[in-house]
Amino acid sequence: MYRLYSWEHSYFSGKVRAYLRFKQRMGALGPGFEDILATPDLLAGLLARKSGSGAVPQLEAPDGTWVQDSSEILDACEAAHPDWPIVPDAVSRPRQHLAAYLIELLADEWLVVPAFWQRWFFSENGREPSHRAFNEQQWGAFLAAGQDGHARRAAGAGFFEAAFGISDTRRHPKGVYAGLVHLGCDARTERAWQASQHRLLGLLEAHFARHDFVLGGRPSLADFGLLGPLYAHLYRDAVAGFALRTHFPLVTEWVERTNGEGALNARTFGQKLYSLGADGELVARPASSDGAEWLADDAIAPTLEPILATFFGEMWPVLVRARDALREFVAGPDHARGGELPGKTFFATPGFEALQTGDGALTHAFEIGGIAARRMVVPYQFWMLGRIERALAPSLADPAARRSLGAWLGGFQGGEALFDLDGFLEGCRVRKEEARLWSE
Ligand SMILES: N[C@@H](CCC(=O)N[C@@H](CS)C(=O)NCC(=O)O)C(=O)O
Repeated sequence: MYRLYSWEHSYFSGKVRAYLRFKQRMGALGPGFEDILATPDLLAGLLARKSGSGAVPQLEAPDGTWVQDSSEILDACEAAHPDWPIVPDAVSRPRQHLAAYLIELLADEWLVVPAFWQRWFFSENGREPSHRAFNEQQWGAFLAAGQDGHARRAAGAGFFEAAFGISDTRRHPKGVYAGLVHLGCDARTERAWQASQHRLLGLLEAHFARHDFVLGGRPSLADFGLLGPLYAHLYRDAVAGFALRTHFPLVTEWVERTNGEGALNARTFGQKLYSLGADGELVARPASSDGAEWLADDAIAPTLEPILATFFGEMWPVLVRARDALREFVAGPDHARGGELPGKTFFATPGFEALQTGDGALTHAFEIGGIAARRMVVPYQFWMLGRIERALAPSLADPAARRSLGAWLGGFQGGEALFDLDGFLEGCRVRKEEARLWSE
């Protein structure tokens, strides 16, 4: 069997777990998988030894191959188990194919900020409402797995104080709280990040009123990507979870449908609905919208267009600024070509703090909701763009697919840049080896 090492409360674990469940449910994951709680013992004694990183999720294949990183896990499983693919074909469905990758990038590396903020803002001292107790319990569940409930909660609480200085975090951000500042989310900008997230949830609510999944009636990479922010942080965490259920009930239903557990009402993919036939017998029909298929003719639903416009309007300008800073750094005197780059998404990478904080060379100006601020460069995003460039190559090499993409991308501000990712990434290409990143 595959072994997934994960936590229930982890952003990227939610993405991978739902994907593996989908493949398994469709009978397309070979020997299936076991979901293993990545306790501190396993993190230090196994994961870190195998991949050089204690980050979750990580996947061990039946042949002993080890994969770290949610996108690489999905790519590796798709290559080994091509039935029920999660990415539409690059040549016959070029728009849906690209949309899936762009939504994954938005979900992994942009929505991470407001989702991360929700968890930790509502865990600070004196917040009302607060999900501090729930958060302590869910962290304690992996820190002190197997101990009694009170001991687990105490383990979570002790860790929050020791690692994140949670009692004094507005004055001295540490750990996850420092990470939010590194990502450009602080007292000045946090409301703007939250407003951006609410806008996007409103767009998703309108979309899921018509379609069960992002690309129609069948899940794709876009759905599993979006489940990163939406499962652990915005659905499970108590304060955000209450808001999601009360203000965005259709998004809530989609979370349950995509996560594929406890989803009878939400109609997991593959589930059937039944009517009664003339003789009172059960007659089955697919339960998913759109005939349980991605939309025909490579259509992008009109309700999905504004979500992609959010990618181009909010995230793309930040990627352009980050690209400029990374390119300058890689060409400058403080970096030798081929040298290591910071690898973390949630906070400045240990050893690179001076570069990724304050006015360091790996920081850049950006705007959120019209507020000017600063944030760190995340080189991993350029590895993701390189992966998109490789995925796009067959579309761009096919004249009809290229024309179709051109007509569609031209409608987005900055969209034409996707035609020349080679130029965009020049001087800031990133290579990934296990969990570490290097300039090319
Ligand atoms: N880009 C990676 C990120 C993995 C990641 O950041 N995992 C978080 C939990 S969701 C973690 O383990 N952070 C602790 C660390 O990086 O040391 C992916 O897609 O899997």
